[in-house]
Amino acid sequence: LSSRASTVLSSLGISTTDELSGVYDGEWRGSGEIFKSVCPTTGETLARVKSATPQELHDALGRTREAYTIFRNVPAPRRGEILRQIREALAAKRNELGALVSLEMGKIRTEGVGEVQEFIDICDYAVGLSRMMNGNMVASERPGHSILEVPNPLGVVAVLSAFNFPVAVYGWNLALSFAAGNATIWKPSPTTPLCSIAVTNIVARVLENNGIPGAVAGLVTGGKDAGEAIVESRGVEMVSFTGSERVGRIVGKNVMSRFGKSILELGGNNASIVMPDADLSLAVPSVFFGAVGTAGQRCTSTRRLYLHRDIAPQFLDRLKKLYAAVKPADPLAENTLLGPLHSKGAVKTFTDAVEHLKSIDAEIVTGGSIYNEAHLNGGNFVQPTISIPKSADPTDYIWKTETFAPILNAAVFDDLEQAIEWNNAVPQGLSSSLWTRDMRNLGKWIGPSGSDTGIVNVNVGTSGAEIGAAFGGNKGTGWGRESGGDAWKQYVRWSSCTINFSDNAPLAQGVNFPA
Ligand code: UN1
Repeated sequence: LSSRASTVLSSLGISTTDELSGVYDGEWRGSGEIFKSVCPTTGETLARVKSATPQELHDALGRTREAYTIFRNVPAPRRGEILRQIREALAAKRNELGALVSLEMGKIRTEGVGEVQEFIDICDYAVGLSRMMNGNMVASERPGHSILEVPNPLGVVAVLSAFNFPVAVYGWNLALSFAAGNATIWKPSPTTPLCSIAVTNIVARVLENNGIPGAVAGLVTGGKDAGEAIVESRGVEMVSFTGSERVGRIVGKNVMSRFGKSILELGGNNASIVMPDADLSLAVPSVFFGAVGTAGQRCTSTRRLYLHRDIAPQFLDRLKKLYAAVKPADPLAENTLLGPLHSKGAVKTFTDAVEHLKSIDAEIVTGGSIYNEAHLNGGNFVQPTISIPKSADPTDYIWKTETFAPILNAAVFDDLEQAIEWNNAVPQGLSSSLWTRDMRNLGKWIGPSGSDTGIVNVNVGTSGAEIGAAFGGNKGTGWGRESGGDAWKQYVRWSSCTINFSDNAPLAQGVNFPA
């Protein structure tokens, strides 16, 4: 193992010689298929992880349910106090965990640390929430009656997370689910097992110190079969899935077929629209971060750029200068802005998309190739790319498809209505940004005839949402919300309780039914 990798792993107490156990349900285990964690920067194998056998998965689900029946009776503020301790334990390892994200996923170090920060932030949020998950008192039409709306814990929540946010997405779900009194079982992406093992280690230690069964925050490393078994399990009340539209469609249907609940956070195809009155000194660097940050591997990455005709040439010139200055390098190194793609498969997706752009005679403004420099050998590095397809027709393949790579397609528009129409015409609906100083544009953009995405920004890029707001999308992006806002309300079961404290038993709607 390179010293670069072993420094990161040993800072988190991860053994670099043995095969690692990838299952935790109160005990660490795993005797199933081996999953390799491969560094996207160097191509070296970081570790070998033993996944769950079908029986181990079955047992882990059982232990999670058992743990839930204990945990649901722990008062919510006490659960909040445990979350506060989890927050402290994460903060103590913030930089180390951030470096592990960078090592295993490939995003740059500050973004890796930022992701751990998101987990810390949502813990803070959920600590507060643990004293504020209020129900309602509803006015009854009957004398001597009260109606309460009562939130209770939901049960077992499965978190199926993606490689691109191997820590934060779990964090959002764990924190809300935990505050709500549920037990979670986490199946991470099979390509980022080390992040999930490191996080689970930290969480499990806190649970142990508090006498809470470890299976309240279980972990099962596994592939497609494990995912399917979880999705089909009647013992899982809610599945929170992050991943592709294709898989999300299957997950959604299968969970629905047993009347389970789901949160689906699927593809994004996010546009930035730049008006002629926009402050370009804000817009240009923000679009740059949105498109090139995380090497284009966020669901919220900017993939479409709509420029008003009056500023288009100037905007592209300024953007090209920023692109020209980007140098691919080790994401762990200070000052790196561009790390590798996560996998060889992603590189293929990138080159296929570029081939397609060429086949439709799109202008490749910059980029378009993979990097072949000797010092990058073994890494999945590709050039951030800007293209101008001949047609801006949003129903064309290139506009309506999410390509998980740093490719930004640009088009020129003449009025805001046209740009909003393009923005809304794709199947996905996660995030979008308008750049303007004119409040008439702003009003239109956030109103009924405006953007149809779940995240609608003004003078803020498409990526980099804070945890305080609900996170999620519409249409092909899926269903449900994570993080802030009202998202917690999905993690509880609601009961409407009508209570009669009178000496009569009147019926609703004045119905007469003499006995
Ligand atoms: C994702 O890409 O799945 O808004 C999550 C952002 C981050 C989360 C992205 N806070 O870009």
